[in-house]
Parts: sequence; structure tokens; C-alpha cells
Amino acid sequence: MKNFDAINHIKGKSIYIDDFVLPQNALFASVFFSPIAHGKIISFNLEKAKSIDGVVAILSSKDIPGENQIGGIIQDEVLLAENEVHFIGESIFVVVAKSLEIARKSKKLIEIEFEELPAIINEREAFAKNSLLAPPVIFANGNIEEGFSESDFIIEGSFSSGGQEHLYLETQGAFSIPQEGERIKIISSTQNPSAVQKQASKVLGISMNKIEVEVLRLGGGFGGKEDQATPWAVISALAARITNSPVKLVLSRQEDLLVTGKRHPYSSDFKIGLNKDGKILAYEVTYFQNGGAVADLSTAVLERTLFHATNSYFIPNVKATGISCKTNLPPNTAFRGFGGPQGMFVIEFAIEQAANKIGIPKHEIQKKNLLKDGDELHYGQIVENSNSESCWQKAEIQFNIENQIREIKRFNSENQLYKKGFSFMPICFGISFTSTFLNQANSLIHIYHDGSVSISTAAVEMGQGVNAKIAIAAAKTFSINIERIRIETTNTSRNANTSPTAASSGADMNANATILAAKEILARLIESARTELNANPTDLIEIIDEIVFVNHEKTNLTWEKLIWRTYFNRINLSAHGFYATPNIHFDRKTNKGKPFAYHVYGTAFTIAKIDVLRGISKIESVQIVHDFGKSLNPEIDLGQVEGALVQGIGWVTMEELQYSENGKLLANSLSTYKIPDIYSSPDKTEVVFLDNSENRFGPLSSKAIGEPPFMYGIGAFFAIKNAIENAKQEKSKINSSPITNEKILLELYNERK
Ligand code: MTE
Ligand code: QUE
Ligand code: MOS
Repeated sequence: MKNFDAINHIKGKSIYIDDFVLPQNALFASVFFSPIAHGKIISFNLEKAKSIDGVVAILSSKDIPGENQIGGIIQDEVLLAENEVHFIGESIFVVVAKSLEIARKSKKLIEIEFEELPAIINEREAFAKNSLLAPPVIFANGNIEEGFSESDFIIEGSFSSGGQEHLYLETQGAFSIPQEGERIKIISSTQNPSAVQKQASKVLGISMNKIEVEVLRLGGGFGGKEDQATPWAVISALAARITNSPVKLVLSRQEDLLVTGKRHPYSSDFKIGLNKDGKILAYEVTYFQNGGAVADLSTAVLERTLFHATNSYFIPNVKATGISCKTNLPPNTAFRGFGGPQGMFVIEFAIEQAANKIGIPKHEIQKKNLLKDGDELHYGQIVENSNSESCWQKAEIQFNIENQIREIKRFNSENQLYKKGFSFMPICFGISFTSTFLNQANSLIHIYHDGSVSISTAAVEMGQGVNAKIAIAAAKTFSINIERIRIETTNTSRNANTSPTAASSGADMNANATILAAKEILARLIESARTELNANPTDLIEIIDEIVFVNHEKTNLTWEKLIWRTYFNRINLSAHGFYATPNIHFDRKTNKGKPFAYHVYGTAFTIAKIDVLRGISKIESVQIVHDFGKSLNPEIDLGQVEGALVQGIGWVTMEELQYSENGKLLANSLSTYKIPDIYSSPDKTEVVFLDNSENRFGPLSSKAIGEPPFMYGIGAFFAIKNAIENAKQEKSKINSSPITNEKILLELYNERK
């Protein structure tokens, strides 16, 4: 079974926001964005812009009937600027016109005068000026001073990782249609329909039950449409309300690149202590997160950085401090891994620096410190069913890594113009929203009396195959052909109070809720069949492959007949399932608890080759042992691993967000912002499934897959760095990601001078 959408995607028949057939009276909105990073609005004049034929309205914050506030976690984000602007791309006015061309033409005639104020671009500068989005947060365990005093080696350093543009293929957009009365329907490309509903209700000043949010699918989200799809949906709803017409708002690629937030850049200071045997005894780290101008999800992202500070290692004494810095950039936001990658990168760098200083291979320290069952993580969760060591050991054997390392050494000794390097990248990623309340989902199942099945959940299909997974879970529970099942659009009128499809738990939680609903209907069907077949109360009734069995004996009662008879006898063929992840909790006063239902593990072995003359790097191979649990669908899961891996490699090797001193994104097109393509993908990618992995929290014992494999990409950074060091015959001073070809060349060239 493949992803449901595969065929229609390939034929170009799948529908996105921009493809909906519009009503005749539809209008088009275009937003006037702040051209400066920080300043006061002194005056403006909209007369010329309004005079253009076909312009219906130009809206500002004054036109908002409710509250001008869309902050998700912290209430610090206006929908439309009032007196001040805080980043290039902040929305100020909305032009609504009969065509997009007219709206864009009109926008150019808007006159506005600012008093520019100093802008902060860098997180360290923000910290120095005490410009913070929230107070610092500390996660700690053990006794860090004792840990260092017992250490034989102490290494200190700094490391920074860059931002990352989501580059979903479908840009942000929404389409709103006024309905009877005050009601409004919003079709949005969002990962979080309930957030759109809530914020639209606030801005329009009407209750949530008057707003219906509908999502068909996204052309990719990757976290970029978790919080940041909301403003466009709300603006289109506001414009629809005020003009009483359907209004579409879709960002152009250039607008999307310029005005939306990205993965948070981080800059971090660390200190790591080890004993003679390579055991890590203490780790102290401070993360400076570049949050942008408003909080968005930054505090939740930072928290996940703190959770993943030690990656898949046991460290008895930890002190991790997270500081969310307020800068004049567009608000940075969720991106696959949600701060986890930024945290894991620093410990990997710290271990590498420690290995260099002690003079032993990095992977010996890594291997020695892997998590074991019973270890207590720095946030209090006890490690259970750790597959950390089993993934590592399986990788060593299955990929014959000893031989490969010998082969790399031989290659390097025989070649001057090319050098190879390698790395191990183990991962450990916690599954569950770390804000416990978000770990809930519901599912609505109808069986129609022809035997076909309709399932509605809050899961948003964004390419990750969640619809196929939910259908598989239902088909297995009912034991029916998957062709009978239709997964409906995501709609707030069918599923209420839902969490974003995020934290890799969309498939997990929505499939679990679906299984609960299906089991409820199944119990009624079994009793209905018992009556139908005049069976005894003690007889075992089962449905197997659409046929009813009594005491393991096949009957001639089929699924379709059973469904019709059940309906005819006036028995409910619908159910609503509710799932709340059990036994998770986290106390924000002590920063201790059991925030995650479980962890996902794996190990990647990466080989990189650099061209010593030109500085060009190539990832030759990535070999992974990954803990999938019992995969619901190996093809989809494999696709997730491969896609996430390449996205991770892009982050650490080539994607570079350059901003000007005054806060303008310079890498604002695909000619200046390079993302990995098929040529920069590894020549060889091999993914091996860890066997015998179970998971009682995952639907049918599966494990979440969406984000964890992103972190395998970090291995590319260290493999390239290792290749540079093999070329230079000395340790490299590179302490920032991405490790671009330019950086490689400079590092090699400086050495030769
Ligand atoms: N895969 C595709 N093709 N497109 C996406 O946008 N988003 C990722 C991941 N895989 C994404 C994707 C992110 S950030 C998350 S959190 C998960 O999918 C969300 O889906 P899930 O919870 O169902 O795994
Ligand atoms: C992972 C996530 C999210 C998260 C925590 C994770 C996420 C998200 C939130 C969140 C937290 C508090 C809120 C809120 C959202 O937390 O995606 O609205 O008030 O949105 O560990 O992916
Ligand atoms: Mo994913 S970053 O949790 O949308």
C-alpha cells in the first residue's frame, strides 16, 4: 500500500488552496508588509492606492471588529501593525481587490512614513541588551560542580547552528467564504485548524461555533504551517467579513520567503567533563535562541532543545539553560524536530571536541555513553525499552563498519585530491507534545449502510501519509478491505478542540482515537451478528476479512450484509473515539516529570568525501538502523526517513539564511538559498529496520516517524568535518553550521597559506 495521494500527485490532480474553483464574486487580498525591521509609523496615506479601479477596500488594524491579537502561547502578536513595526514583513495593510493584479498594483501606491529605530538581528546582541521573549529556563540534574571536579578532562567551547527555510512546495494561503448570518468558512493550508478557528474568532469577535475551518491537504508543512498559517487565514476571514465576499489570500514564493519565520538559529556555549575512561560526567550548556520579533512557538521549541540536550547519552550531571532572545527578524517557528536538532547538535559537537582533546575517536565516547534502561534523564524520565545500544550494535555489524573505516583510511592514504571522513549519529527523540494538554485527539467514524466507511480526525495530510496510516489502523481493526475506507478532510465542525498535526504524533494519536472508535462500533457489530446468526452468548464471533466467523467457523454473513442488517435493526453505525496519551506529565516548577510516552531511537553511519582542490563536499553514503516499532506502512515510513535525512543534510551543509545588517533576508530566492536536490542527496542511502521493537503507545505497536530521522542529517556535518581534518592532518576550527563548500574551501586554503 502506498500513500493515498501518490497517483493524483503525480498526475497533478491533487487540489491545493490555489486550485479551488472560486465563486464569481471572489475577491483577492494582498498584504502590504513592513519594509523596515524596526520603527514607528509616523503617517500614511491610502488615497492613491484606493483610487485604482477594482480596489474594494484597504484594511488596517482599525478595521478589526474583535481583538488585534493572534499570539499562540504568549499574547504578543498583532495581526496588523498598529503604531510600530518589529520586523521586515510585518503585515500593516490588506488590499482587497477584484483581481490579484489590481491588489498588487494598488499596494505600490500606499504611502507610509516611518521613524526608524535600531534593529537587533543577532541573538547574542539581543541577550546583551536584555531583549528576551521569556525568562530563561533551566533543566538540571545531579550536581554539575561535583561532576566537573571528578572529571579528568574538561572542554569548553561555542557552537552555532543556522536557521532553515521550510520551503514547503505550497506557499501559505487561505480562502474564506461568508456564510448565512455571521458564520464564516475558512479553507486554509494549516497544520492547526483549531488555532485558525480560535484566532479568527478572537479577531472577528464572534464565537468559535460560527467559524468552520476546512483543510484538504497541504503541499508540505514541516512545522511552518503550525502557527504561521494562522495570520493569512484570519486576514482572509477578516476581509471576507468586511467586504461580505469570498476572499482568497495566497502568498507568492518571494513574499513567503521574506515574511514567514524559519527554524531558529542558535548560538550556544558548552562545557563538558569526562573521566579517563571516556565516560561523560558533566555537561553544562547555554542556548541562545534567535526567536524573532514575537514569541510564536519559540518557548515550546526552546523547551524541546532542553529536553534533547543530551541526545541519546546518559549524563549524570547536567545543567542546561535556554534563553529565548527577541530580535527584529520574522518570528521563528516550528520546524521538523522542533528545537531538538539544535540541542542535539551541541552535545555532538561537544563530544567531538572532547574526543579531539583526549585523542580518542569520537565514536568511542559516543558508544560508551549510550542510554540504558533505568537511566534517569535530566528531566526526570526513566529510560524504558531503550533501543539506543541495539541500534548502534546492529549498525556496526550489519554495515560492517570496521571494514568501512579501514577502507576510508586506505583511501585517504592513497589519495591527495580527495579525502573521506565518517561519523556516527545516534538519535533519541521524545514522542508527545511536551505541553501535556496537547496530547489528545478524537476520531469520528460513520459506517454508511452500503458498508463504506468515513473517518474524520484532526490529522492534517501534508505528505507524511497520515491518511493512509489512519485507514490502515481502521481497516485492521474492522478486518475489512482498505478500499472501503475514506478519510475525510480535516474540519473543525467534525472534530473539535484539536491539537496541531505536529510533534510527530499526528498519526499516533489520531490513529489511536480511530482504533477506539472502531472498536466501539465493532462491539456493536459483533452483537448484531450474534443476533443475526442466532448464536449463543458464549459463542466466539469474529469478523475476518469481511466475513463473520462463529467459533472459528466461516458463515455466509458478509460485511455488507451485516452492516445492512445492523442498520435495519436500528443500531448505531457511528462512533466518536477520544484518545489522551496515558501517564504523561511534566511539572514546570521543577522541570521534572515524564513528558514523553516513549522515545524513538536509531543510528546513522555517514561517509563524506571532499574535493580538496575545490572544497566541494559529497555525502557518499548514509546507512541507518532505525527503530520503527512495528511499522504501519514500511513504504511510507521509509519515505519519511529518506526525506527527513535529506532535509537534515540540507540544513547542515548548504542552507544559509543571510540577513543584511538591517534585517533583510538576502537569501530570498531559490538562486540564493540553496536546498538539497537529487544531486546533493547521498549516493547511497540504506535504511535497516530494527527488529523486535514493540511500542504499547503506538497504534498497532508502531512508532512515530515524522521528525526523528531529520537528526540523522547532523551526521553529514561531522563526516565532512572529519574529511577536512583528514585532509589537513589537524583539527578543524569550524564551530558553526552549515558546513558549506565555501567554508570547507576557506578552512583548507587558510591552512595552506
Ligand atoms: N512529511 C512530508 N511529506 N511533509 C511534511 O510537511 N512534516 C513533518 C513530518 N513529515 C512533513 C512530513 C513534521 S514537522 C511533522 S511534526 C510530522 O510529519 C507530522 O505528521 P505526523 O505527526 O503524522 O508524523
Ligand atoms: C512539540 C511540538 C509542539 C509543542 C511541544 C512539543 C507544538 C506546539 C506546542 C504548543 C505548546 C503550548 C501551547 C501551544 C502549542 O508545543 O507543535 O499552543 O500553548 O504547538 O514538544 O511540536
Ligand atoms: Mo512538526 S515541526 O512538529 O510540525
